[in-house]
Amino acid sequence: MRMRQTGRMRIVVLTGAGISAESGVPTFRGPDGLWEGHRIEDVATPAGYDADPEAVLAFYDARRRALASVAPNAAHRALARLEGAIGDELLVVTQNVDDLHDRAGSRNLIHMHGELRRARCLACDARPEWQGDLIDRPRCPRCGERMLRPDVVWFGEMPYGLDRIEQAVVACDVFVSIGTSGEVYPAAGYVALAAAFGARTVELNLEPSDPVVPFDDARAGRAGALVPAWVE
Ligand code: BV8
Repeated sequence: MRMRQTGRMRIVVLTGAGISAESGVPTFRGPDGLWEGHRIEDVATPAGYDADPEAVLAFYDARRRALASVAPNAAHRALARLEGAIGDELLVVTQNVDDLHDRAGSRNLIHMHGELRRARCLACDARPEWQGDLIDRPRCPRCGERMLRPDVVWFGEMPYGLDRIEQAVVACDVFVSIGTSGEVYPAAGYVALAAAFGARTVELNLEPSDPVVPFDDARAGRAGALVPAWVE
């Protein structure tokens, strides 16, 4: 494994819905992965929103409200502890739109698919933090227009932070994938990018995913047990 002269290790951790499963947040492609009989790919899209904005706003309002009844689990807390120990040598990239990494204390954190706790104004592009519902068409705090949508990246939309993520993946010594089925791109391609640039790759997942390139170290189990053990 490549180590910098300082001997310190740069780590990129990619997380998906599986890291929040033990907190009670449903995953996407498990048995609870359907939304009113629709696949997430069919409704979490601009077309889905244009076709039925009220239904999509209600879907995200319900998921935002549900955040009040869930809490970070041992996996989120272990990653926050790791950041406390190694600082900016660790970057957490999450596909999740929940706020559990944030509430556990992670700060070197990129929500590449956006956040339930943020809205986006279609009139002025502001991205205000948002706690309440959007179904009632509240006014944008910056421009006053009633054109707020969830600040969540839908299929076909550009994820956030891609340049910063790719720079970190290319430069890291260890790439760890936690709780993701590896079906959504560009996130699913990061393991191949990390491996191509010499990083050691690790998967901590309930069951092995089917990555484009095999992980150097694939451990099967619950994130709540595997992640604290790996961090220690
Ligand atoms: C883009 C927000 C470019 C919404 C989400 C290349 C090839 C093929 C397709 C594409 C490609 N490039 C782009 C695409 C299209 C598309 C895509 O990837 N489609 C897939 C379906 C094939 N990608 C995009 O559209 C992306 N945009 O690439 O833009 C571009 C370029 C130019 C101009 C414009 C655009 C945007 C994708 C983002 C979509 N938004 N989320 C919302 O959340 O409501 S994706 C959604 O899936 C969530 O973010 C979720 O996190 C993500 C991935 O799912 P997972 O997190 O992996 O969850 P899943 O349920 O699948 O798996 C859970 C895993 O956990 C399982 O493995 C399970 O075993 C494990 N597990 C369960 N319990 C536990 C556990 N593990 C440990 N412990 C446990 N207890």
